[in-house]
Amino acid sequence: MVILYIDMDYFFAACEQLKNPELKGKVVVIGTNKEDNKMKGVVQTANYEARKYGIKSGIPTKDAYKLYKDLVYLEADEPYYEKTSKTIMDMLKGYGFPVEQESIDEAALDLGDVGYEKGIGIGKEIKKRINNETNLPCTVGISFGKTFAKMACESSKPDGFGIVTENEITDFLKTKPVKALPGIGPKTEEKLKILRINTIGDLSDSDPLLLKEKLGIVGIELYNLSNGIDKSKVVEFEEVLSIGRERTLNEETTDVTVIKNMISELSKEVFEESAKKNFWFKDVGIKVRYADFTQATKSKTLNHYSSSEEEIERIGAVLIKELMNKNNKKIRKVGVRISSLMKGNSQKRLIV
Ligand code: DCP
Ligand code: CA
Repeated sequence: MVILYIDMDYFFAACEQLKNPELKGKVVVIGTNKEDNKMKGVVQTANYEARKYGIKSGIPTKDAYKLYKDLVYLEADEPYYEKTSKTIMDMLKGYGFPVEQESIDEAALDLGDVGYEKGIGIGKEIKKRINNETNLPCTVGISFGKTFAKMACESSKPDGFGIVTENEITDFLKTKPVKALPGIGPKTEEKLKILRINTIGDLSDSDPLLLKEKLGIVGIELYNLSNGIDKSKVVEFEEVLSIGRERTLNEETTDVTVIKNMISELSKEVFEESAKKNFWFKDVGIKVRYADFTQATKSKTLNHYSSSEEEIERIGAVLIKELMNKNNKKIRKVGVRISSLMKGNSQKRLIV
């Protein structure tokens, strides 16, 4: 089996540099907040010039300024990045192989049993086409499993092309730190450190039963990966339009606290499902059914994609208050739904 993994380089920042070529060579940071409120936001990505100063995804924007005071700050223009992402994903789907979109700027292609030689040819052509048709840089990884293809890609960034075959996998893995395995977050890293497991080589020499005891089933998956066994598959993504949950209350009520508690319970369930499926959302809606069987709905569209449980709950609470202020009818059923979904960033879905 040959898997291709494609990941765009410094994606949001590269899109901005395409829009405004004068940004090239400068230290560019893309953040969540508008210019006038930027010190309260976080960095979504930074170009490689900025990364030299330690600026990276997830750090507060004010810290980025401490690392490099003359940086160029831009608020994320997500509709533009989504359009670019769609162009790339459509191009990839055009090859006729199964495609799994992993995030806004990453995808895996299952080339089946074409062999490495042909796989490399297809990979190089795809890289060239992305560069020609979008003018954006990307990195391609090739291996015999999805996780290893992603790692081959990651270790060849930026603007690279990495191949790791069955014969090369042991050497490729053994000296890397455990956190190079997709799925290992800071908490797992810490647990492994206590067991004196620092490199993937250490992991492959460890006791799988001990790993299972400390990390659960994930421990076995990590043990397999560290030994060059990659069972991850390319799964084509079927379209999911929304995720919702509704529930009938124990008794009909106008009690705000009872309703709010139900909203927060449903928000948690909706969030958990979205996290499991790696979706971010832009719309949050609620529905109530009254004792007289009439119903009302209310929703809010965010100006960004979110993956926050707190955000679903907070918006749900605001919307229900608005509905309850309108009339004082008894409520018998409540629902919470998120829609306008997008595959989230895979790095954010860490196994902790
Ligand atoms: N992103 C975000 N918040 C994060 C991480 C990423 O909004 N915490 C966005 C901005 C990125 C895009 O997702 O441009 C893709 O994420 P990647 O992790 O693939 O990072 P980049 O493409 O920016 O850089 P790299 O070249 O390392 O892939
Ligand atoms: Ca990327």
